[in-house]
Amino acid sequence: MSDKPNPAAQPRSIVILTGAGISAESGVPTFRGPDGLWEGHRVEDVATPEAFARDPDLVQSFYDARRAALGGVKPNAAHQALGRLDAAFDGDLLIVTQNVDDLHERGGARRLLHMHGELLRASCTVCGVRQPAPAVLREGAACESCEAGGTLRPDIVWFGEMPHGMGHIEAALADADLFVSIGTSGAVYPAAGFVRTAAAYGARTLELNLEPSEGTALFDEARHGPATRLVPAWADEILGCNSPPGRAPNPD
Ligand code: BV8
Repeated sequence: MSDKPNPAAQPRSIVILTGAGISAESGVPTFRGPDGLWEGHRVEDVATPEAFARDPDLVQSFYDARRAALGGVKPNAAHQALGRLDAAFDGDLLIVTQNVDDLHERGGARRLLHMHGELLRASCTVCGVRQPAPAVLREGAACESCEAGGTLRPDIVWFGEMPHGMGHIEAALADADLFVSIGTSGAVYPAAGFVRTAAAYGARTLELNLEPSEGTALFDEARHGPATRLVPAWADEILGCNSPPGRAPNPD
C-alpha cells in the first residue's frame, strides 16, 4: 500500500507527460492523423537515423519547414494553463513533453523536459554537442563547438535513438504521487510506458485526451475532450480554484 497521501486532495509531486495533442489546437499537426501520413511523409522516411543517412536533404528540409512553421503558431489555453500551474504549484513538478515545438515555453512552462528534442536546437554529427539551431540546416551549418568541423543535424530523437533525460524522468516518476498524460496516443515508447512506472510506484494516474488512447485502460481516471477545455479545468482543480468533475464543491 503506498505511503503517499491521497493525491486527489492535494498532490505534492506531479509528473505531466504531453504529446502532439496538446499543440493540435494551436494548428500543429499531430503524428497519427486519419491519413497516417505526417505532413505528407511516412515517419520511417523522415524520423530515423537511417532516413537521415539515406537522404539528409529530405530530412533536413522536413525539419527546416517545421522549424519555420513555429513562427505561425501560438500557445493555446492548455499550454498557458500548464504555465500557470508551473508558476503557482509549490510542490515538485516535471512536465515531460514528447513535442519538439516551443509552445510550452511560450505558454510559461519552466520545469520542462523535451524528451524527443527540440526543433529550435541542433546537435553536431561529430561531437554531439546540442546547440541552438540556425533557421535553415539544409544548406549545411558548422558546429560551433568542435574543431572537427562537424555539421549540424536537427536535435530530434529519432526512432531507435535514446530519448533525452531518461534518468531525470525515471527519478521523477518514482517520486510522483500524481501522473497526468495529456494529448498523446500512447503509441511510442518509452513515453507510453511511463503510466505503468508511475502506478507501480503508487502514483494516481489521469489521462486527459481527445479520445481514449492506446493505454487508456492503464489509468485510474480518464477524461476525454479537447485539451483547451480539459487542461485549464484540471489545473484549476490542482490549484484549488474548483472541484473535480462529478464532486460537489466543498460546502465550507
Ligand atoms: C528508443 C521525432 C531505446 C520527433 C518521434 C516495438 C514495441 C515497443 C517499442 C518499440 C517497438 N519497436 C521499436 C520500439 C521503440 C520505438 C517505438 O516506440 N516505436 C513505436 C512506433 C512502436 N521507440 C523508439 O525508438 C524511441 N527510442 O526506444 O530507444 C531506448 C529507450 C529507452 C531506454 C533505453 C533505450 C524513440 C522514440 C522517439 C521517436 N521520435 N518523433 C519529431 O520529429 O517530432 S516519435 C513521435 O511520436 C513524436 O515525437 C511524438 O511525440 C510521438 C508520440 O506521438 P503523440 O505525441 O502521441 O502524437 P499522436 O499523433 O500519436 O497522438 C496525438 C494524440 O492527441 C491522439 O491520441 C489524439 O487523440 C490526441 N489529440 C488530438 N487532438 C487533441 C488531442 N488531445 C487533446 N486535445 C486535442 N485537441
